[in-house]
Amino acid sequence: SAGQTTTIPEPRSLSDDAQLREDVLAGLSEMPRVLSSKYFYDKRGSSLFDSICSLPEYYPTRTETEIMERDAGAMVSQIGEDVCIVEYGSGSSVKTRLLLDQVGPRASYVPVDISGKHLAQTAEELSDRYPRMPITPVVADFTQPFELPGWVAEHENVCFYFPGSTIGNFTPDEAVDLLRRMRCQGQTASNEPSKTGLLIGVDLHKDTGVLEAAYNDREGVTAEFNKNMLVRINRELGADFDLDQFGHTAIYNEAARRIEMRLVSLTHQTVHLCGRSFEFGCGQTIRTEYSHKYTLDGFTQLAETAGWSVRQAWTDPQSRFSVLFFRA
Ligand code: AVJ
Repeated sequence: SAGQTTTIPEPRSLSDDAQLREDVLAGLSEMPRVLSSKYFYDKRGSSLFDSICSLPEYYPTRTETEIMERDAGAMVSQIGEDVCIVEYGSGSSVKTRLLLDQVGPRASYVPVDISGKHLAQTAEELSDRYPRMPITPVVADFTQPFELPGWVAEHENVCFYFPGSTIGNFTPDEAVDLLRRMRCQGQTASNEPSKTGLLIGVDLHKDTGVLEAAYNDREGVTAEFNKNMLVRINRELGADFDLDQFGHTAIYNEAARRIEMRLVSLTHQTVHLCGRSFEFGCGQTIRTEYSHKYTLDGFTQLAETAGWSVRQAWTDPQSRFSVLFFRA
């Protein structure tokens, strides 16, 4: 098999465990309590997320895939054929295949993901499917600075691919910051500003009923995905969260235009971890995720604040989801 890839490990100041412990202790000490959505994606969480993507209520993945199936060719005309595609939060790289099917023979692919095992497995599968394409996975938390391979500059273009509306997990201020750092990373890696592109998937503001159904599926997969955060903390930090005593909520905050996902304590209880105790009143919550929704104009403005200029936007017939292309 052609499945030969070398994963570039993430250089870090703190070990993964120490970082998780620090973030979890800090988040549980805040009021209201909060845990970062980036910690959903352990092995089980990544596979639960893959299951969410095929739920009937969860329209974003299906809709974005339809857009990619229809328009990936037009997207590549904008991006350029001789390109290094750098994907932030690549997961299973399902939508990416639709893009990689269209790029030229000189293209290469750099998937970046926080979940090392998932990334290595996906990279193997991709190098079987695209045996001549250089594929260099990078294990990194893209919210922190990380290095791109030096040969990126040899391509005519570098294009960041940021699908799935992952950008929605950030508040608008954080999103501007992330997109600005991404633009700088592209300019540094390519040695030339005009070579840098951004292809990004953004979920659109819509009817509350449709949105809330997407995050409260009937099968309870999203609830399990949410609660898996506690399973992970129990396992990796030796905590004693009682999984039967926490429930799942997801509501659309229309004013802030975001889904707010929380774990809610179903009783008065005390949870222990790392030698500390955390008391939960009945109904007290831990926020685990924001998923911001945008209008096309609103998102274009946000990206322009981060120094990007819009070139083209694609949407589905019902305007549920959008894929936008920007240049630095
Ligand atoms: C991967 C962040 C885009 O916000 O819709 C799915 C994650 N959370 N169901 C989203 C998620 C609950 C998803 N993103």
